[in-house]
Amino acid sequence: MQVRRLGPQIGAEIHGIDVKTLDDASFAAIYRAWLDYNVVVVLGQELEIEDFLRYSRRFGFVSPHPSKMTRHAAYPEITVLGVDKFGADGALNMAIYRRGAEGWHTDGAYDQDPFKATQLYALAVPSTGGDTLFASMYAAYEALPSALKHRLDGRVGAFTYGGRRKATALLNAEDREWTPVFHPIVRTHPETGRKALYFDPGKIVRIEGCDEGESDTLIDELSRYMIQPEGEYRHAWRKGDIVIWDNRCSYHKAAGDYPPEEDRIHWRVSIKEKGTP
Ligand SMILES: O=C(O)CCC(=O)C(=O)O
Ligand SMILES: [Fe+2]
Repeated sequence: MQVRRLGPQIGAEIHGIDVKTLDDASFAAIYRAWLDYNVVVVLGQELEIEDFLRYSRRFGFVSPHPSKMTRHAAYPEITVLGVDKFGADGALNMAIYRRGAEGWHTDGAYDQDPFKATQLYALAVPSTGGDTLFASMYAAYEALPSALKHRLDGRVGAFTYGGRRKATALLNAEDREWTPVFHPIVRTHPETGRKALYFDPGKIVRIEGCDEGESDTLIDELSRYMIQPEGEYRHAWRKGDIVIWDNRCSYHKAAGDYPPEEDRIHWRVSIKEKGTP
C-alpha cells in the first residue's frame, strides 16, 4: 500500500489496496492518513453496496441522510447522487443536478451530532467537469487575524438544514421545519486536538450573542477566510474512486458544471461519531 500526498495541506491518495479485503493494520494506516490529510482517495475499487457499507462502517456509524427522496430504495443509509435529474416534463431538476454546488459547506451542521465524515463512491463520471473541491478548516482558522480569533472566543452559531435561505428542496414537505442546533465557531477536533473554523454560510442562521446586523456582518467576514489557497484540493473523479472527507476540519463543494445529459452518479454515506452499529 502506498500513500501519496495530493494538495499542500489536505488530500492523500491510497494505491495498491482492495477495501474488500483490507486488514486492520492497513485500515489503521488509511485512518491515520485521513486524520492527517482530511480527504482520502482510494482508487480503482469494484464494490457492491454491501462492500461499500462494510468499509464505511470501519470509520464510524453510518446514518441515513434527512433527504428521504434521494435515499436508495433498499438501503436507506445510502444516498444516491445524480439520479432522477430530469422531471416528467423533461426539465432539469437543479436541486439534484447542483446538489452540494451552491457554496462551500460542511455536511450535517444542522445536526446536534454533525457528520464526522462523508464518503462517496463513483459509479459513473461525466466526460468533463463534475469535480469536488475541498478546503482545510485548520488553514481557515490559522488565517484569521488575532483580533477576529479573540472576537470568536466562546462564540456559538445556530444552524439549521436550510440556513438563512431556507434551502430545503431535497426534503419532503413534512421534514422542512428545523429547530436550530448550536456549535462553537472555533471547534477543536476531537481526535487531532487542532483548532478549526467550523462554519457553514449556507446552514448558519445567526451567531449567538450579537444582534442580527452584527451577526450577518460577522458571517460575511468569516466567509472570506474559509478558503485559503494552500489549504485546497480539487478532486477530478474516476469511476471506482472512493473519497472520504472529515466534516470536522474541511469544507467542500461540488463544481456543479458537468454536461447535464451525462451521468454523474455516486453512492454516498454520512458517518457519525456516535450511534448504534
Ligand atoms: O457531489 C459532490 O461532488 C459533493 C456533493 C456534496 O456536497 C455532498 O455529497 O455532501
Ligand atoms: Fe456536502
